[in-house]
Amino acid sequence: MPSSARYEYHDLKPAAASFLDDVVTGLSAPRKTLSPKYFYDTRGSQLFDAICELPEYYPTRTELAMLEACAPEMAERIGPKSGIVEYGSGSGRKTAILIRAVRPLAYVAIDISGEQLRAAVAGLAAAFPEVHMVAMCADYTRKLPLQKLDALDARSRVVYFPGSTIGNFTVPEALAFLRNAREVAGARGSMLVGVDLKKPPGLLHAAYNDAQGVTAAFNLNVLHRINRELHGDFDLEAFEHRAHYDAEAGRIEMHLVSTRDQEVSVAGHRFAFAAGETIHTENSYKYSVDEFQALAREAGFEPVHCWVDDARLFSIHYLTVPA
Ligand code: AVI
Repeated sequence: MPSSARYEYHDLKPAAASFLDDVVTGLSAPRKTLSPKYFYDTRGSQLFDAICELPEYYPTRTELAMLEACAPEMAERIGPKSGIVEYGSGSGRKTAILIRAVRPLAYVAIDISGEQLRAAVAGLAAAFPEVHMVAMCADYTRKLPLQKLDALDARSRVVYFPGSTIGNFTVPEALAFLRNAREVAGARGSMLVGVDLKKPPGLLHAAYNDAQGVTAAFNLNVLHRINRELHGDFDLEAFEHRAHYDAEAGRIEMHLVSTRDQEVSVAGHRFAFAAGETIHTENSYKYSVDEFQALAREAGFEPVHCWVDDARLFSIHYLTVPA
């Protein structure tokens, strides 16, 4: 376990073979799919950061403003001597606001993208030298070695999951994820989770079909990544970005549409595409406050408080583990 003077680093990253296995399984299905977790290579993470700055993409700036306003109240609810466990490391901006208010004993960031994780935790370690900082390179949708968290010596743990990334899971996946988060939070623990709200479809459509085409580049980047890392031969000119809101399912669906009949090879596996056939690359579920609280209850949490911005675009839920 390599570690530096300012933060611990644990490498629990799954083997690269699982990327190839997932791509082959996803592209062999009758309705082709790729997991959104593969968007986030270095270029994909940069494109996502650019999405967060887009005028049409309201979630990031809304959540940031809510945090600025509500972090002291969040800190009061969390209490002293806590340990924050964050799923995903992002740019660190939201985390810095939370750490400044909560003043935890320890902070653990868990992310699959090692490079971004190290950059974010190094920045936070420099800003908050008094906080015990840990970076864990791991897939947080899998079980984590809890004994590493027990060593933190915090009075209580709060699992922090901002950004509405929970919306990228199907509802059963979100439920399983919340159950796992409840275990990670442990006795006296809690969770702070950002959740995008249901809203008029026009606003959602604009947010996922931005005028500058950054979301399209983000979506197409997963094919670049397959070409580069798995010896694929996707012709990026022959696929198009598509995102639409399915009101019945309550989710944005992102797809890559094949613009012609074609065959693609990945590490020796061949896949046929008909013109108009799609690869489903992402769901982004939107929840009402009541819907999300019901899900949290089903996962064994007690929904204690929910902050919502004035325009009712975004919500941040505070959930506790019942005694
Ligand atoms: C990371 N996640 C919450 C984003 C979302 O809005 O579902 C990913 C994204 N996809 C397209 N734009 C942003």
